[in-house]
Amino acid sequence: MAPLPSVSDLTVEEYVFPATVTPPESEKTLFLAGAGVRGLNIQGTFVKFTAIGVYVEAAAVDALRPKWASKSADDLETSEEFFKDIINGAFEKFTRITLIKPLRGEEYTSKVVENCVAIWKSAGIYTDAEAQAVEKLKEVFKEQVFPPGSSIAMKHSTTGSLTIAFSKDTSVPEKGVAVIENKALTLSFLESVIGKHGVSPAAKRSVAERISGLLKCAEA
Ligand code: HCC
Repeated sequence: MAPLPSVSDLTVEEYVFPATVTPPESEKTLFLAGAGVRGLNIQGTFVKFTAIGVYVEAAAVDALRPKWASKSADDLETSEEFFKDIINGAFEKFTRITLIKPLRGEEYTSKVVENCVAIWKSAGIYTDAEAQAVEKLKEVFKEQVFPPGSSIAMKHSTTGSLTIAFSKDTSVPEKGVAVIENKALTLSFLESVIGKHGVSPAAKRSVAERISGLLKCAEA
């Protein structure tokens, strides 16, 4: 197995994203690819709603090296293909979303579903399986309330299942509360965060900087 690269923690607002994490229902240790805020412009003011950290398996570094090692952080940040290679790469990924502003589960999933459905419609893939996955996602979040400082954990497995867990703080639970077996949802959730129209340009910038640094390090 590829050794874990030595990377630092990141703090977004007051929330720490540790350098490494074990996702729910996983035996693997993933490293922090990058983290940043997700905000919305509300009447001319940028309101920060969530802090999002994206983690990947160490194998991601070797997988990305051939194509991307010669590129700068700026090149990576603006490359749709680079983020596609992360989203579709054959390594485990994990996303932690920590709430800055309070949100209800329904508010959160309505944004996520809107983005995922937009991704599917533009790719021409929206079947009954995806519609069912969306219903399950809504159901899992329905009764949840997320105060500031609480977190949503999403494991994106290599087989295409999405494991969901919740915590009252920034910790990552060992156990998931639900697993949704739908590859399109598993991929598009991550795409909605760091893909072409990703909700967190700050997380994209952070991933581009950190990964470009790692790709330039001496090969392990
Ligand atoms: C997504 C879409 C949104 C978020 C995400 C992934 C997110 C949502 C924040 O992590 C939000 C902000 C204001 C609202 C509702 C949700 O972080 O009213 O695909």
